[in-house]
Parts: sequence; structure tokens; C-alpha cells
Amino acid sequence: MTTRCLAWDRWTFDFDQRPHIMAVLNITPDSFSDGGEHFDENEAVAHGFSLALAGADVLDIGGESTRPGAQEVNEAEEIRRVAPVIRALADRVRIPISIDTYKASVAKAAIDAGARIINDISAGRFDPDILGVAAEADVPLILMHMKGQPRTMQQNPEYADVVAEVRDFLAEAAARAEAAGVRPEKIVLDPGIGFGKTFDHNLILINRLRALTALGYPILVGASRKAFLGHILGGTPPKGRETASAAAAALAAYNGADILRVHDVRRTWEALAVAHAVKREHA
Ligand code: PMM
Repeated sequence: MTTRCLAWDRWTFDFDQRPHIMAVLNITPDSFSDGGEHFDENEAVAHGFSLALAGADVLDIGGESTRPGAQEVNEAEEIRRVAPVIRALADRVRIPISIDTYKASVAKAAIDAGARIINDISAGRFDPDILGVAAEADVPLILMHMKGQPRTMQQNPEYADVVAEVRDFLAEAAARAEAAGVRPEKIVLDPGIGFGKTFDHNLILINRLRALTALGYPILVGASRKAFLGHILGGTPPKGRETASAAAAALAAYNGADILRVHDVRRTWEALAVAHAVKREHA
């Protein structure tokens, strides 16, 4: 099966035409890259508008930070953070809104508020009911690889063959989602950059992305502002990693990523335009 396209509701993402941009909107006090900045509801909504205006194809709204060691948030609090922002943006931006959660109840509340994509960093492992929520709503479902749990995932992760392990994990996650009623053409896979991976694992996965595109589903990559970029730059903090993030997005897109999850939409857009132009010439 090869799906080079996501089409649902009033949207068509044709990945043969160009890579697409998912813009990050975290409504958390403690995300590693933008924690606290958009914690206020009005500010979050304003930032959502500006990301859409900058050219984002999707807004990914999250109410719980998943950085190593972050505080867990209960469902009611997570819904309280994200639902009003989704409701305020859903009818007023033309692009779809994604809910970044691994909890079925939060995904359901977000769908009720107007979200039309579910982004699950646990690939349905933490709360399998989320697969039924995606099937029922018939929305795209992003399944991400993570080794272990967010709290402990960076404690010396080991793989015999990181590419094969991530590929097999994602193939199994897709099969489980399909068994729960999610249509294959709604599934997107993500290697989970920074989630239970060493510096080298992240680089290998970006380099060898073709092993994942071979599974036949669209591929999403989220490298923006992540620690491995800070490491390459010699310790630059998250906000100083924007040019490096754009370079990582361009390389991932060149190697087959269809959706790039990023903070800086404009800069990514330019980097992706170059990647796509070179790739087309090469094809
Ligand atoms: N990274 C973060 C959060 N959610 N979702 C997907 N699908 N892929 C990712 O790589 C990913 C994610 C952590 O980054 P943030 O704190 O900047 O949101």
C-alpha cells in the first residue's frame, strides 16, 4: 500500500506536491522548548492565528509536556487547557487542528471541541481506547515511536538496530490501529526523534528515513529545537536552534518525511522549499 496523500473533511494534503508543516502550540507551563509562553488562553489563541497566517498546514495543540521528567497532568486539567483554545481556533482558521495527547478522554474532548487529527506519542500503547476514538471520528491518527516512558526514556536507551526496531514497532502500531477500526489511509507514522534515543540514534533515523517510508504510510518528523541540535551546536538553548531546526526539517523532507512538526513556520517553509526543489530535480 502506498498513500502519498491524506484527504479528509475539507482538506487534502498531497505529499507529492510538497512536504507539509505542522506547527507546535503547547499550552503548558513546562514544555522544554516553549513552556509557559502560551499558557494563557488568549495568548495561545493569538499564537495559533499567527502560526496559521505564517503558512502552517496543521496546528498541533498540546496540554501536557512530555519532556523527560515533566510533571504528569490529569485529564481534567489537560482538557481545561486545550479545549477552549481548540474551540476558539477551529472555526476561524482554515487549517485542521491536531490534538497532541495519549489519553483517549482528552482526544475525545478535543474532537468534540473541533480538533480533526489525533497525535499520539505513545502510538496507542498508553491508552488503547484512543484508537477507537480516532476510528469513530474518522480522523488522521499519528502514531509515534517511543522507547519506554517519557519520565525515563532518556536513561541510556539501547537498540540492537534502531532503524529495524523503530520500523517494526511502527508497523505493529499501525496494525493495531487498523484492527481497532482506523482506516489505513488515515494513519501517519513518526520515528519519535528524541523519545528514548541517543544523539546517534536520532541522526541515524533522520539519515535512514527511507526504511520507514517503505512501510507505505506518510511519515512525520519532529526534530524542531530538540536536544540533539543543541548538542551539534555546542550547547545552544532551545530558542537558539531555529536555523538548525530548519536544516533538520529540510534533510528529513529530502529523505522522505511528509510532515514536519516545527515551531518556526516561516523559516521551515523556506528550508522545505529548497529541499523539495532539489528532490524533484533528483527524481
Ligand atoms: N515531539 C514533542 C511532542 N509531541 N509529537 C509527534 N508526533 N512527534 C514529535 O516528535 C513530538 C510530538 C516534543 O516536543 P515539544 O515539547 O516541542 O512539543
